[in-house]
Amino acid sequence: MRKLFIGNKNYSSWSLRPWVLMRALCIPFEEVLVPFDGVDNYQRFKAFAPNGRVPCLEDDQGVVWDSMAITEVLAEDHPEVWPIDRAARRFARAAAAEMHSGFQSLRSACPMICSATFSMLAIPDGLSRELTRLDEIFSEGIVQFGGPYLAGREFTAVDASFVPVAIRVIHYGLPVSKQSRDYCNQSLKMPAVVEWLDAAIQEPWFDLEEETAARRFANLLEDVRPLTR
Ligand SMILES: N[C@@H](CCC(=O)N[C@@H](CS)C(=O)NCC(=O)O)C(=O)O
Repeated sequence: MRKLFIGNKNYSSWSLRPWVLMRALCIPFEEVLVPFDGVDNYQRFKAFAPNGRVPCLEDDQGVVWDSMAITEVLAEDHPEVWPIDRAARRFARAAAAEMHSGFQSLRSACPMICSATFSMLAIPDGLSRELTRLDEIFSEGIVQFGGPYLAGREFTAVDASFVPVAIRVIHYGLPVSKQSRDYCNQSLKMPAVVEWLDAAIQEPWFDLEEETAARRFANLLEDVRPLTR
């Protein structure tokens, strides 16, 4: 049985991607959650991941680190990880890679906090540009391949890679097109995503660094974690 090492569900956006992908595609795995503990987790994570980060996949052939590499390794046994149609697959790969290597402003201005909603005080220039680019990607995928997912009728790795973005768009009320907002709301209603979010809000951990970063450009509206009530 594959093992997927992940961080806290409330904060770990990189862990979410392969977890939701496997859950949504019914690829069996055992979850191993190793919570963040302070600012430097390198040594503890190094015990299972060569790069000292999560997520990390372990199977009978060894370990694979980095969410994108995990996706590709899963695709070897499960071709449905990527769209069957060649043009859709090209688009899905490019969009997922752009997400993986870009959107730095979105990541730093709006850290993923599953349990909390915010109201933006300002939209930094870099973020504004990235939201415009997000609208372009979502529109191109949905229009070209007919929806409801980004590369056609099936949920694939490109959708999984944008789930943490969808959470940020909705939880921070970010200004995007109606089409993008509808797509993000649809992502948040997927059973695999609901399962992740439900578990996230039950977690007892409070990550001061992420929580402080979230309040740089936004006011907290609500945090539904039992620990903050
Ligand atoms: N590019 C990597 C990023 C992995 C990453 O940065 N993971 C974060 C958690 S979401 C981490 O492990 N950080 C280590 C730490 O916080 O100490 C991937 O796609 O897997």
